[in-house]
Amino acid sequence: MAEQPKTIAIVGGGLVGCLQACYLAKRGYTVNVYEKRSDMRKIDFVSDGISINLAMSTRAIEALKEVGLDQVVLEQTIRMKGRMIHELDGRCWDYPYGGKDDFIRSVGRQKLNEILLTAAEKYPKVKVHFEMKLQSCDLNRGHLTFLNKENEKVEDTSDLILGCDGAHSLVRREMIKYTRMDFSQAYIPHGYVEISMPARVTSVGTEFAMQQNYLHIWPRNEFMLIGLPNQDKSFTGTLFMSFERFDQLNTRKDALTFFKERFPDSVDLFGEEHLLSTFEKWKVSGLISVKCNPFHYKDRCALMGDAAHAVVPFYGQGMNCGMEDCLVFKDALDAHPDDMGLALEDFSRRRTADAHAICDLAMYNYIEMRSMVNSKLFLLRRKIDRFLHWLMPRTWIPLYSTVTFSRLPYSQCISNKAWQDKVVNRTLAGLSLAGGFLTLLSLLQLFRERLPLTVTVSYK
Ligand code: FAD
Ligand code: EGO
Repeated sequence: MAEQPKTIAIVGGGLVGCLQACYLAKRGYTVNVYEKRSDMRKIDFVSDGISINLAMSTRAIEALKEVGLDQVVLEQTIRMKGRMIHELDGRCWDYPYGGKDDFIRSVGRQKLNEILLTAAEKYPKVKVHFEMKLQSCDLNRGHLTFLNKENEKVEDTSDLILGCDGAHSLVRREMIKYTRMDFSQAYIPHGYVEISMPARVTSVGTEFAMQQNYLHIWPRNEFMLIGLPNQDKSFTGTLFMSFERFDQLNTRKDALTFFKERFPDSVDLFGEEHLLSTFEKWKVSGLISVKCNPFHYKDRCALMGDAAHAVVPFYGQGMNCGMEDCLVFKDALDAHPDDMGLALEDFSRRRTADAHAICDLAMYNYIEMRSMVNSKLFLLRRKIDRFLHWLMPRTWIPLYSTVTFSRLPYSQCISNKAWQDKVVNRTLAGLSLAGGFLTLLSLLQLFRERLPLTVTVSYK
């Protein structure tokens, strides 16, 4: 029997690293979390004041529940009961998510990370080390080298290293050298900027500038704007657009014309001056998709969260998937309580297919949203799906619902959708066959009526 690790080093004190620290401390491990940034709870204000938010759904909430953090986090969220589609002419269509209890929740990234850091530090066995930037690691020896804020080298040794260091993971880069790991990454042509939409000030106080309990979407094919509500009654807008197109916006005039043409109703909501001052300082960020397999190296190292599977944000599942990793790793540890090597292998085996599945689903949504001819078609498809769900509530669950409101493994969400497509296609084929048959019959009928009138022609 392999010797059990006593100390675990988690690289990255982000959403997944902190949650994983709670899980492992609960199991009795001594955990050191190393985070390159400084302690965000000690800084009074964020640089530009934009509160970045995320859509949280069932998978993340279930993962938080395991360590008793669901309630504290849920108190900090705003429920979104559906999407609000903004047409070019300013008309809006609200469209609820499935059942009455189906909500996604908007949560501030900073607030969430603070809650998780504080929760992790409550375990006596967890220590979070800030301003420790990983430089390199020797996975066989469990040796880690960091730079602290004085740029001094700091070293540490651990029985197990978990790379929770995000999409550009350094642990992953090291791991590739040690094991036969398949790895691929792709940048998509689109980038994004965030634009805050301030609360509206009225004589009685402040209020949300748009209906608060929705995920607002302005689908414009190659441009996409979304808005998620914050607790301070502002919204955070995210504009997705190709870098090429971003490069064409050079002056304030370009920017204003662009918004007035493509998102006319948003200009007053953002406030013209506020929008333009955001434009003057915005820096476009890229979007990367990462796949790898396996997620572990012997009994020494594993990747989790974005480090293992960065996805494009068009399904709102990156954090949800990363937090669900904690639940899956827990199952693997439960199945192999005495052998970390087997537990890590089991984790890889359980998780890679599902991580690749959500990667593909998110990429598919990116492509689908861009090629959307108009939002009416989108609404029609959702309506048909909802109708079928109403007919067969247990059998027919739309893809967005299985992904967002259930813990059905992502790969099974895809096979469920493939089955639904088969049913639809066969129905359509059947209808067109039957339709074809009916057309033929009615044509025959027409010809029979016509026959008595036909004059006889004789060829000579
Ligand atoms: P991160 O949150 O990236 O944390 C990694 C941590 O590691 C960071 O704190 C970093 O400072 C630290 N680190 C990195 N390198 C080192 C090093 N060398 N040494 C020490 N520390 C290091 N997901 C959703 O579920 N819903 C959404 O609505 C959603 N919207 C998104 C919108 C956008 C525009 C983007 C880009 C992503 C979105 N996501 C969303 C995805 C989500 O942000 C990520 O999946 C999630 O943050 C992953 O958590 P993580 O802990 O794995 O990585
Ligand atoms: C038009 C609009 C065509 C993230 C929507 C197709 C994703 C896809 C980025 C939404 C919701 C959480 C999101 C729906 C579709 C977050 C999400 C969806 C975006 C963009 C997002 C939905 C942050 C496909 N969930 N979603 O059905 O409401 O459907 F629009 Cl750009």
